[in-house]
Amino acid sequence: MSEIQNAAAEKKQVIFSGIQPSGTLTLGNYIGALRNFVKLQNDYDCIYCIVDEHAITVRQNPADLRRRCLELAAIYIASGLDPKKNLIYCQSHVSAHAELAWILNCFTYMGELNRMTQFKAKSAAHADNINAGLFTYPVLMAADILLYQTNLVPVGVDQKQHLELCRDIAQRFNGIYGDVFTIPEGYIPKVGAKIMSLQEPEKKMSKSDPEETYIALLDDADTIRRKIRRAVTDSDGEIRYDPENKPGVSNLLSIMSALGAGEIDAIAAELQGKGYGELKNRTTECVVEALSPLQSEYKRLVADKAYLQSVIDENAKTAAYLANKTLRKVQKKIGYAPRG
Ligand code: ATP
Ligand code: LTN
Repeated sequence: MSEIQNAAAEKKQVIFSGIQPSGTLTLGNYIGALRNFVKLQNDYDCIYCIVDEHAITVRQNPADLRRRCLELAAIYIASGLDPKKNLIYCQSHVSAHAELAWILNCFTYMGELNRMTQFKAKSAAHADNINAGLFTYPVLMAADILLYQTNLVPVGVDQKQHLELCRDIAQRFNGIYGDVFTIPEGYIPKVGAKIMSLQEPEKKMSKSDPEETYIALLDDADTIRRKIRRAVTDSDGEIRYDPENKPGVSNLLSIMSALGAGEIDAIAAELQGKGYGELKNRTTECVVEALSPLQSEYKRLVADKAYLQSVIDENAKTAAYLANKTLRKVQKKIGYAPRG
């Protein structure tokens, strides 16, 4: 094989995902997304973005947003992502994201965006600020993904609808202009794709909800114990996986299983007859054990702002190079005047 054929044979598939620096990361973000980023990093070329442009669809305090971007870089690295192997950078530092989003806005129908359940939920939660960015949020997400010719997108199940829209936009564009974009697939975990609120286990655990409803990745052991002890369960006392009728108990079983305690049914069988107190103790142990290495590494990293800044600066340059290749191709296809 020639060198070029060799390089092509070795070329890995591309992964892209993003997390918003919009609050304290939760156990839901960890189990649904971050943990899988780490698992996939050796087998793919991975791009993990800090999506600050998505975060401003909800009003943010500038000082908090600025701080949270570097903190999220520290979380990415502390959870095990190697910044030399994975591109970790801020979305706003690569202008191609916003530029492609504009173009894709012109290939997306109002009717499609009107169907997005996250838009409906967020506009209900922020009735005083239903802005156009919130409405076109999925188009920016499509631009993020399509810029890098992404094959696989690891996300929680709440992002499935956005991902399907991304595929529809890409197919529509390719149908008109030829094969410009790779059509991405979702990577949604079998267990833990939707971790539920501790207080209202019928609802997704979300970093924008009140403190006691979620476990933050940086909560200490006592806080985790207290929050899990107060988690809503039910009154029949039986430990069984049944999300429909026993959402609270099922959520704790899912958390344990996702964190490596075994198959859900095996955990439930082992805890049979032991009561919710024991279920909660065991869940606490699993969560504390999973998060403590991340927490100590985070503390070390977050103190070194210069290092974090250098990571996002360097990686943004590489990301911009890759993103601009796709952007230039798109601009040419749609007929923008050539650059001199
Ligand atoms: P918000 O609740 O403020 O909208 P969010 O946590 O849902 O924020 P992101 O920070 O952008 O939104 O989510 C990052 C990733 O975490 C996404 O892939 C999302 O699907 C996943 N995720 C978020 N919440 C959960 C959850 N409760 N269970 C599993 N995955 C989740
Ligand atoms: N919309 C996602 C965050 C996000 C994303 C992306 C995820 C923005 N761009 C690209 C995967 C790929 C969310 O709200 N969780």
